[in-house]
Amino acid sequence: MPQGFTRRAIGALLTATALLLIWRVSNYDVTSLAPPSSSSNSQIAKPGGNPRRIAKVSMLYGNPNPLYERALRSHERHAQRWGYPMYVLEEDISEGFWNKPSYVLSLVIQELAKPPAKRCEWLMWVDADSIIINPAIPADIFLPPPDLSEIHFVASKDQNGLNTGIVFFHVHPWTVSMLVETLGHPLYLPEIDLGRSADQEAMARIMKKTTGGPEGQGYAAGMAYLPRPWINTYEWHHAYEGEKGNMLVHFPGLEDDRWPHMANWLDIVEKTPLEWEMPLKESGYDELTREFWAKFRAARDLANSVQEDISLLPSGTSTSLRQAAVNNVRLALQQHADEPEVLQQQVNELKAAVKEESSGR
Ligand SMILES: [Mn+2]
Repeated sequence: MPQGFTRRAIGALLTATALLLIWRVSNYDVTSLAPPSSSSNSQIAKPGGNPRRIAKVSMLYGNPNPLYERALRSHERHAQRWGYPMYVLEEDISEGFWNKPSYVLSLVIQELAKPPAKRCEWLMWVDADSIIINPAIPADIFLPPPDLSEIHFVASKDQNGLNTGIVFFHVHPWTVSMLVETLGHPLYLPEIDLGRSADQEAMARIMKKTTGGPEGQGYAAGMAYLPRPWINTYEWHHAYEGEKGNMLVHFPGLEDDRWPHMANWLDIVEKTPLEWEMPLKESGYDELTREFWAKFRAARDLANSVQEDISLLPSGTSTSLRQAAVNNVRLALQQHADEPEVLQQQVNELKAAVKEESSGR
Protein backbone atom coordinates (compact mmCIF):
# COMPACT_ATOMS: atom_id res chain seq x y z
CA MET A 1 0.00 0.00 0.00
CA PRO A 2 2.61 2.64 0.95
CA GLN A 3 4.69 1.67 -2.06
CA GLY A 4 1.63 2.06 -4.23
CA PHE A 5 1.12 5.55 -2.84
CA THR A 6 4.77 6.31 -3.40
CA ARG A 7 4.56 5.28 -7.02
CA ARG A 8 1.36 7.25 -7.44
CA ALA A 9 2.88 10.38 -5.96
CA ILE A 10 5.95 10.14 -8.17
CA GLY A 11 3.69 9.39 -11.09
CA ALA A 12 1.52 12.37 -10.28
CA LEU A 13 4.47 14.76 -10.18
CA LEU A 14 5.96 13.39 -13.36
CA THR A 15 2.63 13.48 -15.13
CA ALA A 16 1.97 17.04 -14.02
CA THR A 17 5.37 18.05 -15.38
CA ALA A 18 4.79 16.19 -18.64
CA LEU A 19 1.36 17.75 -19.08
CA LEU A 20 2.82 21.15 -18.45
CA LEU A 21 5.34 20.62 -21.21
CA ILE A 22 2.59 19.50 -23.56
CA TRP A 23 0.60 22.61 -22.73
CA ARG A 24 3.55 24.89 -23.25
CA VAL A 25 4.00 23.38 -26.69
CA SER A 26 0.40 23.13 -27.83
CA ASN A 27 -1.12 26.02 -25.89
CA TYR A 28 -3.89 23.57 -25.08
CA ASP A 29 -6.99 25.04 -23.49
CA VAL A 30 -9.38 22.67 -21.76
CA THR A 31 -12.89 23.87 -22.43
CA SER A 32 -14.31 20.91 -24.28
CA LEU A 33 -17.22 20.41 -21.89
CA ALA A 34 -18.50 23.84 -22.78
CA PRO A 35 -20.76 24.28 -25.77
CA PRO A 36 -18.78 25.70 -28.73
CA SER A 37 -20.17 29.19 -28.29
CA SER A 38 -18.69 29.53 -24.82
CA SER A 39 -15.10 28.75 -25.68
CA SER A 40 -14.55 32.33 -26.78
CA ASN A 41 -14.78 33.58 -23.20
CA SER A 42 -12.26 31.09 -21.88
CA GLN A 43 -9.46 33.58 -22.39
CA ILE A 44 -11.16 36.96 -22.45
CA ALA A 45 -13.30 38.08 -19.57
CA LYS A 46 -16.35 40.21 -20.25
CA PRO A 47 -15.74 43.93 -19.83
CA GLY A 48 -16.17 44.69 -16.15
CA GLY A 49 -16.52 41.00 -15.32
CA ASN A 50 -14.06 38.86 -13.39
CA PRO A 51 -12.15 41.75 -11.77
CA ARG A 52 -10.23 39.34 -9.52
CA ARG A 53 -9.37 37.09 -12.49
CA ILE A 54 -10.75 33.81 -11.24
CA ALA A 55 -10.78 30.57 -13.22
CA LYS A 56 -12.95 27.60 -12.30
CA VAL A 57 -11.41 24.12 -12.32
CA SER A 58 -12.85 20.62 -12.15
CA MET A 59 -12.36 17.12 -13.48
CA LEU A 60 -14.48 14.42 -15.03
CA TYR A 61 -13.11 11.31 -16.67
CA GLY A 62 -13.80 7.61 -16.95
CA ASN A 63 -17.22 6.12 -17.64
CA PRO A 64 -19.68 8.68 -18.97
CA ASN A 65 -21.89 10.03 -16.20
CA PRO A 66 -24.70 12.28 -17.45
CA LEU A 67 -25.41 13.64 -13.96
CA TYR A 68 -21.84 14.83 -13.44
CA GLU A 69 -21.83 16.25 -16.99
CA ARG A 70 -25.01 18.21 -16.31
CA ALA A 71 -23.60 19.37 -12.97
CA LEU A 72 -20.47 20.68 -14.69
CA ARG A 73 -22.64 22.46 -17.26
CA SER A 74 -24.21 24.40 -14.37
CA HIS A 75 -20.69 25.51 -13.48
CA GLU A 76 -20.03 26.38 -17.13
CA ARG A 77 -23.11 28.63 -17.17
CA HIS A 78 -21.92 30.32 -13.97
CA ALA A 79 -18.44 30.75 -15.46
CA GLN A 80 -19.84 32.24 -18.67
CA ARG A 81 -22.06 34.64 -16.77
CA TRP A 82 -19.14 36.08 -14.83
CA GLY A 83 -16.42 35.75 -17.45
CA TYR A 84 -14.41 33.03 -15.71
CA PRO A 85 -12.32 30.66 -17.80
CA MET A 86 -13.13 27.05 -16.89
CA TYR A 87 -10.72 24.15 -17.08
CA VAL A 88 -11.90 20.56 -16.81
CA LEU A 89 -9.51 17.61 -16.66
CA GLU A 90 -10.93 14.88 -18.86
CA GLU A 91 -8.12 12.33 -18.70
CA ASP A 92 -6.99 10.16 -15.83
CA ILE A 93 -3.50 11.66 -15.41
CA SER A 94 -2.67 10.21 -12.00
CA GLU A 95 -4.14 7.66 -9.61
CA GLY A 96 -7.70 8.39 -8.48
CA PHE A 97 -7.54 10.88 -5.64
CA TRP A 98 -4.28 12.40 -6.77
CA ASN A 99 -5.69 13.70 -10.05
CA LYS A 100 -7.12 16.74 -8.30
CA PRO A 101 -3.96 18.19 -6.68
CA SER A 102 -1.91 17.13 -9.72
CA TYR A 103 -4.17 19.02 -12.11
CA VAL A 104 -4.42 22.10 -9.88
CA LEU A 105 -0.63 22.14 -9.52
CA SER A 106 -0.22 22.00 -13.29
CA LEU A 107 -2.65 24.92 -13.74
CA VAL A 108 -1.02 27.04 -11.02
CA ILE A 109 2.37 26.57 -12.65
CA GLN A 110 0.89 27.25 -16.06
CA GLU A 111 -0.59 30.55 -14.81
CA LEU A 112 2.66 31.53 -13.06
CA ALA A 113 4.48 30.98 -16.35
CA LYS A 114 2.45 33.82 -17.90
CA PRO A 115 3.30 37.52 -17.51
CA PRO A 116 1.60 38.77 -14.30
CA ALA A 117 -0.96 40.88 -16.15
CA LYS A 118 -2.22 37.83 -18.02
CA ARG A 119 -2.42 35.45 -15.09
CA CYS A 120 -5.47 34.26 -13.29
CA GLU A 121 -5.16 35.25 -9.62
CA TRP A 122 -7.28 32.52 -8.10
CA LEU A 123 -8.48 29.06 -9.08
CA MET A 124 -11.84 27.95 -7.74
CA TRP A 125 -11.92 24.16 -7.57
CA VAL A 126 -15.39 22.62 -7.85
CA ASP A 127 -16.11 18.89 -7.57
CA ALA A 128 -18.26 17.42 -10.34
CA ASP A 129 -20.74 16.39 -7.63
CA SER A 130 -21.70 20.02 -7.05
CA ILE A 131 -24.32 22.10 -8.87
CA ILE A 132 -24.62 25.89 -9.14
CA ILE A 133 -28.14 26.75 -8.01
CA ASN A 134 -27.72 30.54 -7.77
CA PRO A 135 -25.49 31.76 -10.62
CA ALA A 136 -26.14 35.37 -9.57
CA ILE A 137 -23.45 34.96 -6.87
CA PRO A 138 -19.98 35.74 -8.25
CA ALA A 139 -17.11 33.69 -6.85
CA ASP A 140 -14.87 36.68 -6.14
CA ILE A 141 -16.92 37.96 -3.17
CA PHE A 142 -15.59 35.03 -1.09
CA LEU A 143 -11.93 35.82 -1.73
CA PRO A 144 -9.77 37.65 0.80
CA PRO A 145 -9.41 41.36 -0.02
CA PRO A 146 -6.07 42.07 -1.76
CA ASP A 147 -4.50 43.57 1.40
CA LEU A 148 -4.80 40.17 3.14
CA SER A 149 -2.03 39.01 0.88
CA GLU A 150 -0.80 36.29 3.26
CA ILE A 151 -3.94 34.20 2.59
CA HIS A 152 -3.38 31.74 -0.26
CA PHE A 153 -5.99 29.08 0.39
CA VAL A 154 -9.66 29.56 1.22
CA ALA A 155 -11.68 26.51 2.16
CA SER A 156 -14.32 25.14 4.49
CA LYS A 157 -14.54 22.31 6.96
CA ASP A 158 -17.07 19.79 8.19
CA GLN A 159 -17.18 17.19 10.96
CA ASN A 160 -14.20 15.45 9.31
CA GLY A 161 -12.12 18.63 9.02
CA LEU A 162 -11.00 20.22 5.75
CA ASN A 163 -13.28 19.47 2.81
CA THR A 164 -11.66 20.04 -0.57
CA GLY A 165 -14.86 19.71 -2.63
CA ILE A 166 -15.04 23.48 -3.17
CA VAL A 167 -11.83 25.45 -2.49
CA PHE A 168 -9.98 28.52 -3.70
CA PHE A 169 -6.27 28.31 -4.56
CA HIS A 170 -4.17 31.47 -4.91
CA VAL A 171 -2.00 31.47 -8.02
CA HIS A 172 1.26 31.94 -6.12
CA PRO A 173 4.53 30.05 -5.49
CA TRP A 174 3.18 29.29 -1.98
CA THR A 175 0.49 27.13 -3.60
CA VAL A 176 3.05 25.29 -5.71
CA SER A 177 4.96 24.34 -2.53
CA MET A 178 1.79 23.36 -0.70
CA LEU A 179 0.60 21.13 -3.54
CA VAL A 180 4.03 19.57 -4.05
CA GLU A 181 4.13 18.70 -0.34
CA THR A 182 0.59 17.33 -0.56
CA LEU A 183 1.47 15.15 -3.55
CA GLY A 184 4.72 14.12 -1.87
CA HIS A 185 3.03 13.13 1.40
CA PRO A 186 2.72 9.41 0.60
CA LEU A 187 6.26 9.49 -0.75
CA TYR A 188 7.86 11.00 2.35
CA LEU A 189 5.56 9.60 5.01
CA PRO A 190 4.52 6.22 3.58
CA GLU A 191 3.81 4.86 7.06
CA ILE A 192 0.85 7.22 7.50
CA ASP A 193 -2.45 5.79 6.32
CA LEU A 194 -4.28 8.66 4.64
CA GLY A 195 -7.57 6.77 4.56
CA ARG A 196 -10.30 6.95 1.96
CA SER A 197 -9.94 10.57 0.82
CA ALA A 198 -6.16 10.42 0.65
CA ASP A 199 -5.54 13.69 -1.20
CA GLN A 200 -7.85 15.64 1.12
CA GLU A 201 -6.25 14.12 4.22
CA ALA A 202 -2.76 14.82 2.89
CA MET A 203 -3.67 18.44 2.20
CA ALA A 204 -5.29 18.83 5.62
CA ARG A 205 -2.10 17.58 7.27
CA ILE A 206 0.14 19.85 5.18
CA MET A 207 -2.09 22.85 5.94
CA LYS A 208 -1.52 22.34 9.68
CA LYS A 209 2.26 22.55 9.39
CA THR A 210 3.91 25.49 11.19
CA THR A 211 7.47 24.59 10.19
CA GLY A 212 9.11 24.06 6.82
CA GLY A 213 7.46 25.34 3.68
CA PRO A 214 8.41 28.45 1.68
CA GLU A 215 9.27 30.69 4.67
CA GLY A 216 9.96 28.12 7.34
CA GLN A 217 6.57 28.70 8.98
CA GLY A 218 4.61 25.96 7.30
CA TYR A 219 1.27 26.69 5.68
CA ALA A 220 -1.08 27.16 8.63
CA ALA A 221 -0.97 30.97 8.51
CA GLY A 222 -1.78 30.98 4.78
CA MET A 223 -5.29 29.64 4.98
CA ALA A 224 -8.73 30.72 6.09
CA TYR A 225 -11.90 28.75 6.64
CA LEU A 226 -15.15 30.34 5.49
CA PRO A 227 -18.44 29.21 7.03
CA ARG A 228 -19.07 26.08 4.98
CA PRO A 229 -22.66 26.80 3.86
CA TRP A 230 -21.42 29.97 2.10
CA ILE A 231 -19.29 28.16 -0.49
CA ASN A 232 -19.76 24.42 0.05
CA THR A 233 -23.40 23.88 0.97
CA TYR A 234 -24.20 20.22 1.57
CA GLU A 235 -27.13 18.13 0.53
CA TRP A 236 -27.95 15.73 3.38
CA HIS A 237 -29.97 12.52 3.02
CA HIS A 238 -33.01 14.33 4.39
CA ALA A 239 -32.62 17.90 3.09
CA TYR A 240 -30.52 20.73 1.67
CA GLU A 241 -28.63 22.48 4.47
CA GLY A 242 -28.71 25.83 2.70
CA GLU A 243 -31.38 28.32 1.80
CA LYS A 244 -32.41 30.32 -1.21
CA GLY A 245 -29.55 32.65 -2.11
CA ASN A 246 -26.79 30.06 -1.59
CA MET A 247 -24.51 29.63 -4.60
CA LEU A 248 -24.39 25.84 -4.94
CA VAL A 249 -25.21 22.39 -3.61
CA HIS A 250 -22.57 19.70 -3.00
CA PHE A 251 -23.36 15.98 -2.60
CA PRO A 252 -20.62 14.38 -0.48
CA GLY A 253 -21.03 11.03 1.22
CA LEU A 254 -24.60 10.27 0.13
CA GLU A 255 -23.83 6.87 -1.37
CA ASP A 256 -26.78 5.67 -3.46
CA ASP A 257 -28.86 8.70 -2.48
CA ARG A 258 -26.50 10.91 -4.47
CA TRP A 259 -28.03 10.11 -7.87
CA PRO A 260 -31.73 10.85 -7.18
CA HIS A 261 -30.73 13.95 -5.19
CA MET A 262 -28.50 15.22 -8.01
CA ALA A 263 -31.19 14.48 -10.60
CA ASN A 264 -33.75 16.47 -8.61
CA TRP A 265 -31.54 19.53 -8.31
CA LEU A 266 -30.46 19.34 -11.95
CA ASP A 267 -34.11 19.25 -13.06
CA ILE A 268 -34.78 22.33 -10.97
CA VAL A 269 -31.85 24.42 -12.24
CA GLU A 270 -32.37 23.36 -15.85
CA LYS A 271 -36.17 23.64 -16.04
CA THR A 272 -36.95 26.40 -13.52
CA PRO A 273 -33.63 28.20 -13.05
CA LEU A 274 -35.23 31.22 -11.39
CA GLU A 275 -36.63 29.12 -8.57
CA TRP A 276 -33.34 29.28 -6.65
CA GLU A 277 -31.76 32.32 -8.23
CA MET A 278 -31.53 35.41 -6.04
CA PRO A 279 -29.68 38.65 -6.80
CA LEU A 280 -26.45 39.11 -4.84
CA LYS A 281 -27.84 42.13 -3.00
CA GLU A 282 -30.84 40.19 -1.71
CA SER A 283 -28.75 37.17 -0.76
CA GLY A 284 -26.83 39.18 1.84
CA TYR A 285 -23.50 37.61 0.85
CA ASP A 286 -22.01 40.91 -0.18
CA GLU A 287 -22.24 42.29 3.37
CA LEU A 288 -21.61 38.95 5.09
CA THR A 289 -18.35 38.38 3.27
CA ARG A 290 -17.21 41.99 3.69
CA GLU A 291 -17.93 41.78 7.42
CA PHE A 292 -16.17 38.40 7.65
CA TRP A 293 -12.94 39.69 6.13
CA ALA A 294 -13.11 42.97 8.09
CA LYS A 295 -13.23 40.99 11.35
CA PHE A 296 -10.49 38.69 10.12
CA ARG A 297 -8.30 41.71 9.29
CA ALA A 298 -9.02 43.43 12.62
CA ALA A 299 -8.05 40.31 14.59
CA ARG A 300 -4.90 39.81 12.53
CA ASP A 301 -3.86 43.46 12.93
CA LEU A 302 -4.50 43.37 16.67
CA ALA A 303 -2.37 40.22 17.07
CA ASN A 304 0.41 41.76 14.96
CA SER A 305 0.46 45.03 16.86
CA VAL A 306 0.51 43.35 20.29
CA GLN A 307 3.28 41.07 19.01
CA GLU A 308 5.26 44.14 17.97
CA ASP A 309 4.68 45.81 21.36
CA ILE A 310 5.94 42.68 23.08
CA SER A 311 9.12 42.69 21.00
CA LEU A 312 9.81 46.34 21.94
CA LEU A 313 9.41 45.91 25.68
CA PRO A 314 12.51 45.85 27.91
CA SER A 315 13.52 42.32 28.81
CA GLY A 316 12.14 41.19 32.12
CA THR A 317 8.72 42.69 31.40
CA SER A 318 5.96 40.22 32.02
CA THR A 319 4.41 39.32 28.64
CA SER A 320 3.45 35.67 28.96
CA LEU A 321 -0.30 36.34 29.12
CA ARG A 322 -0.19 38.55 26.06
CA GLN A 323 2.01 36.17 24.11
CA ALA A 324 -0.28 33.22 24.83
CA ALA A 325 -3.30 35.31 23.83
CA VAL A 326 -1.62 36.45 20.58
CA ASN A 327 -0.89 32.82 19.74
CA ASN A 328 -4.49 31.89 20.43
CA VAL A 329 -5.84 34.64 18.15
CA ARG A 330 -3.54 33.45 15.39
CA LEU A 331 -4.65 29.86 15.88
CA ALA A 332 -8.28 30.95 15.76
CA LEU A 333 -7.64 32.84 12.48
CA GLN A 334 -6.05 29.72 11.00
CA GLN A 335 -8.49 27.08 12.19
CA HIS A 336 -11.70 28.77 13.35
CA ALA A 337 -12.38 31.85 11.23
CA ASP A 338 -15.59 30.08 10.17
CA GLU A 339 -16.74 30.13 13.81
CA PRO A 340 -17.08 33.88 14.56
CA GLU A 341 -17.79 33.35 18.25
CA VAL A 342 -14.50 31.44 18.71
CA LEU A 343 -12.51 34.20 17.01
CA GLN A 344 -14.30 36.92 18.98
CA GLN A 345 -13.62 35.11 22.25
CA GLN A 346 -9.88 34.99 21.51
CA VAL A 347 -9.86 38.67 20.51
CA ASN A 348 -11.59 39.56 23.79
CA GLU A 349 -9.08 37.51 25.76
CA LEU A 350 -6.18 39.21 24.02
CA LYS A 351 -7.59 42.64 24.87
CA ALA A 352 -8.05 41.53 28.48
CA ALA A 353 -4.48 40.20 28.62
CA VAL A 354 -3.11 43.50 27.28
CA LYS A 355 -5.10 45.39 29.89
CA GLU A 356 -4.00 43.17 32.73
CA GLU A 357 -0.27 43.16 31.89
CA SER A 358 -0.23 46.88 31.07
CA SER A 359 -1.78 47.78 34.38
CA GLY A 360 1.51 46.78 35.99
CA ARG A 361 0.20 43.94 38.10
MN1 LIG B 1 -17.48 16.03 -3.83
